[in-house]
Amino acid sequence: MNTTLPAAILSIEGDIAILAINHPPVNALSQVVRESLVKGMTQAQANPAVRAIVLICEGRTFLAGADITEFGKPPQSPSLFEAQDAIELGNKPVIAAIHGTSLGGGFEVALCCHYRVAVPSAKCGLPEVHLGLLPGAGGTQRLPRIVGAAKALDMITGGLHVKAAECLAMGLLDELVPEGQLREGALAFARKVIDEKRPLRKVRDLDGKMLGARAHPELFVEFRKANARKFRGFLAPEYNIRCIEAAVNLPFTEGMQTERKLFLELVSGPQSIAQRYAFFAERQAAKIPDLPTDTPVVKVAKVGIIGAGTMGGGIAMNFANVGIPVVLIETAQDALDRGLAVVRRNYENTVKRGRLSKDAMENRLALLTGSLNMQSLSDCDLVIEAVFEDMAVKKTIFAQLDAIAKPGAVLATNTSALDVNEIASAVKRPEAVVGMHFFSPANVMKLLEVVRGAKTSNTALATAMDIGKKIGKVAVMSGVCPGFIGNRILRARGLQAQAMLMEGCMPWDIDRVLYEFGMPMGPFAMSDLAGLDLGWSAATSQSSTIREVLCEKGRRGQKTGAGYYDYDEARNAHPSEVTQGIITEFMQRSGQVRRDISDTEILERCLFAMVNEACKILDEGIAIRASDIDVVWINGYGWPVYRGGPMHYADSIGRRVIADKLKAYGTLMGADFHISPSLEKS
Ligand code: 3H9
Repeated sequence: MNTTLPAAILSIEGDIAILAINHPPVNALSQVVRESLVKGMTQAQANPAVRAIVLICEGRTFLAGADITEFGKPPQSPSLFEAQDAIELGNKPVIAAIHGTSLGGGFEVALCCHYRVAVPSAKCGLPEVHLGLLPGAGGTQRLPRIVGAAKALDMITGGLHVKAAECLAMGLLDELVPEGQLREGALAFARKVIDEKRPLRKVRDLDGKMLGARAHPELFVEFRKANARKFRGFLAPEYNIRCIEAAVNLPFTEGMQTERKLFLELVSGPQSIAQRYAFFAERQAAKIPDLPTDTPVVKVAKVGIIGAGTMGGGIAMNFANVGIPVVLIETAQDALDRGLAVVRRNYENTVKRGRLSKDAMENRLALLTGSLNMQSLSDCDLVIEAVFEDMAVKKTIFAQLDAIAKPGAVLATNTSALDVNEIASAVKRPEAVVGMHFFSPANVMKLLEVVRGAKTSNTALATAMDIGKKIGKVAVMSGVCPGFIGNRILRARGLQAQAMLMEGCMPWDIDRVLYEFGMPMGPFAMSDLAGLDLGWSAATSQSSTIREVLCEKGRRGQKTGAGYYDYDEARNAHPSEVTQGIITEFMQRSGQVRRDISDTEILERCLFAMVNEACKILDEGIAIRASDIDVVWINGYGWPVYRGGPMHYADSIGRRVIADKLKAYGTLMGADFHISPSLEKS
């Protein structure tokens, strides 16, 4: 007989009870699921006919974690701990049957089961660190008891999703069952547990794996040191480490108290609030309100890329990585050879780091072909133009492409700033044209700005968003304006940074403040990395800006060993007397008097100018929601996710406060600076 519970069905097969949770979309541990766990386990244990219990989930995944939307709200009974106790402290063996992803609280529930089986495609992990949290339902205490402290540190601070085979090898799983036969496999395993009278194994009681780390506490010191750069600015990794230290050094119940205390601190702190916001913002970005969800998308079976430079090659890798063949077009054989060689080198580096097998590399490379003939694009479903930023060149290419591309193909431009509508005007099918702005290095950076032109069809837009997700990007829609969302805001910051150079700041002062805020680097270090001569030409240079003078002196950035900074052989940046001299000369020439500029002013003028531009972008409908802007800056420009993006940051300070500050800076902000109408009104 089946018993229906709020989010589960309890059924009995012979002497085995099966508790099947069903709480779409991802079986998060909401109140109804916790209630179902408690009731289901209690009933199964009270039933004298039952000798073992299988915990399984319907739908696409096992329990994917605590319900993140419940954090910050009053707790609802029963707690996750009560649900876990109902499993672990019961009098019958419970077997977790895992498919999809068993994550966070979901995996912590599995760790309370006495045994765990999974299908080979399943993954397990404790990814709370990505939400600025730590596994707060015993994960930091139980996981190390199975895998040891060293592996637990990697898994928990990295928030890794670990494949089933690896979990089996580490002892996190007891058995893999054939794909598609989880229920049968779990029942067969339960039968074995009953027949062999296996004990009620509780992870909390294990201690053997703790001995190594107990004898070598330096493990933690070394781990912190080795990861200092990666963890910079984040609170959660350190808290996770402290919990694992507690698991090693304290009895289970005391370790649990440490975990609880630190979890509560994190969950109510600004970093986790920002990171949880970013989690939902990313998922929200995929939804475009006026794009019907049933919009047909083009099935992308082959991709063409025009331009095999750094960008084109990087873009191509994304498609090859997911098994989609790509043809790369160049105008000269040597450029094509160079482009393909760079792609090969990139893959070889990944192989060297152990993150890709040689076979997989060869398979991916086999999907990439080169051609000097645009005609090779005739059977592509999606063509991405990735040549240099010159409108005339792009329009010529699109006109050629129009004559070659098959009907229905999506024609994308990777422009980072140019007018997509003007590019579309070069073809007879402007509805097929869309912007797909990748970020460099295109095979690594997560962001994809999808630019919707005035005539872009729903299908072209939906295809670009859809294929973006398939290649593992976070796709965000932008309207057409110079620089779109990301680069337009970057420019607003750059203008302030440049202005402050003329008031007495040095590039390294500004870069330091932004780095300390949490950005990976400041605007001047970034310019040096990109190359100061991007868009600069010796023929037209007139020594009219600091950048022009630097380029004229051969200081074109990292690649020439000097730019705003001097670089040593290891490419470490050092403040430069030459740059300082150039800036001082500029100031003298324009009669500017040096003044002391505080770190606060540097930060506020840079960041508040960004917020102001972001508000204009919203006012103009270029971005459809504030959180999309945050997703762009987190994934494309390294805005520290623990600060939630420029708009989340603005709200944490107060938009009114920012508007008032910007007014107070007055003319310093520049003659062309205007406060956004919506910021003004806030
Ligand atoms: C935790 O467990 C804390 C505990 O240690 C301690 C507690 C005391 N809650 O990503 P998708 C929604 S912290 C609420 O597009 P996919 C998501 O917003 C948690 N909602 O699917 C989306 O909604 P919508 C630790 C959630 O197939 C929909 O489900 N766990 C949750 O690409 C589909 O999501 C994690 O960090 C949630 N936990 O990927 C895992 N998860 O349709 C977080 C998802 O309205 N989740 N939603 O936009 C994931 O990583 C992915 O969702 C997953 C599926 C891999 C599961």
